[in-house]
Amino acid sequence: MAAKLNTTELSINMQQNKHISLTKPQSRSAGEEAMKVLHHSHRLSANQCGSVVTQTIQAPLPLVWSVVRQFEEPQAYKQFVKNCGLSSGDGGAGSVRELTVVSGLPAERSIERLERLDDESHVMVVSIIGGDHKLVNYRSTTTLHKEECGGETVVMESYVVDIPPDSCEEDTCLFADTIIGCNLKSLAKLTERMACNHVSSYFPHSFF
Ligand code: A8S
Repeated sequence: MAAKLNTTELSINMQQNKHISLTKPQSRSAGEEAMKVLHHSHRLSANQCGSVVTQTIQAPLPLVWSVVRQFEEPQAYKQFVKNCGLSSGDGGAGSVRELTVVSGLPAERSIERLERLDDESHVMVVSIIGGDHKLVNYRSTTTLHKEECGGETVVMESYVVDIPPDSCEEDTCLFADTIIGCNLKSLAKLTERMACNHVSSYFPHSFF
């Protein structure tokens, strides 16, 4: 039991109907559980896979959300994005962005649509609708919630994507999980630094 209590890794339990059940039972808080049930339980077709990546950030939720919600500026924290522009819309739901990624990746560009932007519930849904990569029918859901104790923000990002015919579930999920993991770590670094600078501007002589 002690070993189980220390489990922090997310394990994906693909059940018969391929409904994702993301289990992190012992360490998941009530808030995380609620978000998972509400926004990160996706139905998968036989040729699809998906996962969820969670990142805790020591910065206030409004600050983190202000960075995440900027659909036209993913490069603010996504380090693989070289540049980005809106080809349709004004940054609200229905907008389309076209981005190019840094060299060394198996793709150069991606076309993505903002399906949902909920400033009250802090939910953002993005679909990839084109590009020269292999992420077909990719759809991601990003949610933010506050941990009950402390000023931390929990970011959860789940996705569903087709498994390419020349690949397998493990490799497809590993690829997406790695990119999302890097993105969320970079988001944490950026917003934690912003939060620190903000506090230190109020208390210029303290050690923040
Ligand atoms: C995101 C998530 C992903 C982005 C992937 C998975 C991508 O932007 C990169 C390389 C690719 O091969 C596919 O939230 C694509 O950004 C970095 C261009 C879509």
